[in-house]
Amino acid sequence: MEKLIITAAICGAEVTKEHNPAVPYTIAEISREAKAAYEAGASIIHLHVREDNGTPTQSKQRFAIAIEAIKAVAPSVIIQPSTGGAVGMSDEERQQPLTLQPEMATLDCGTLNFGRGEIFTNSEDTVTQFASNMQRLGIKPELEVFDRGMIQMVHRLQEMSLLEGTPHFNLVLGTLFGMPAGIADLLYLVDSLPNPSTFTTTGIGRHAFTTACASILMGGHVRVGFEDNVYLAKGVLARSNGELVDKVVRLAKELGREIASPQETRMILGLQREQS
Ligand code: KMH
Ligand code: ZN
Repeated sequence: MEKLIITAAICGAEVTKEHNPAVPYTIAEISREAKAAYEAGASIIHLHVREDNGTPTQSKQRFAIAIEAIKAVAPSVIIQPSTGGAVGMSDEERQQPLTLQPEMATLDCGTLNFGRGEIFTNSEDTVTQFASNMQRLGIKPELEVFDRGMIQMVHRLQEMSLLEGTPHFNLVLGTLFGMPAGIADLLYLVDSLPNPSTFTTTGIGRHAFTTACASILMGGHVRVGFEDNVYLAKGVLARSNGELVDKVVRLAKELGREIASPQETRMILGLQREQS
């Protein structure tokens, strides 16, 4: 089977130090967490940034500083900024990191109820505009799918010739009002993907490692990190993102999957661009 790509979502926008004191806010903390995840085996860092007090921001300057700091400690790692940002941000605000022309960025493929009255809004116009800007800037989108209908949005993007190469998905399972995290749910989503596709999976909260195992067995890839889950096991807080990645590495080895390096990840995902 293909080598396993591990993505570490080290920071997120909603998770706080109250959930786990190791959640990074400052640039030094973000760089510490990226280093730990990279050294444990992550080849992609999915990146949100915060002000020092933890407030989520999509500031281009803050991303630039964070990316530089991460490159200093994990020189070959692929950095994938979020264009999801935090609930309530404008489309312009969310797209700021694209102007830094990262190799990849997330592209959220539909609207989702997050609970507590929060709605993560991604209209058809928003999704197509983000896709078009990523195409123009040569950025590979990771297509974030929280429910089955969002794959229909990807078909629309393909019809509009807004995607280059093999589409790469992140199938997010176990959000409050999105796709549940049963094995049958994952099978259904994978079965519904365009052919060819590549996919990684994210299991939210207690679903992190069961989803990871299912994805490893199915030939998919895995995302873990504080953005999605702060526990190493039931009732045990992870001390770092590195511990979460390390657990995926152990599971993968037991299940017979080798871990992809950043360079191997670039080959698998067709990230062609020369590195600076
Ligand atoms: N924080 C969520 C509102 C992404 O990174 O693209 C959106 C999110 C998805 O985290
Ligand atoms: Zn994110």
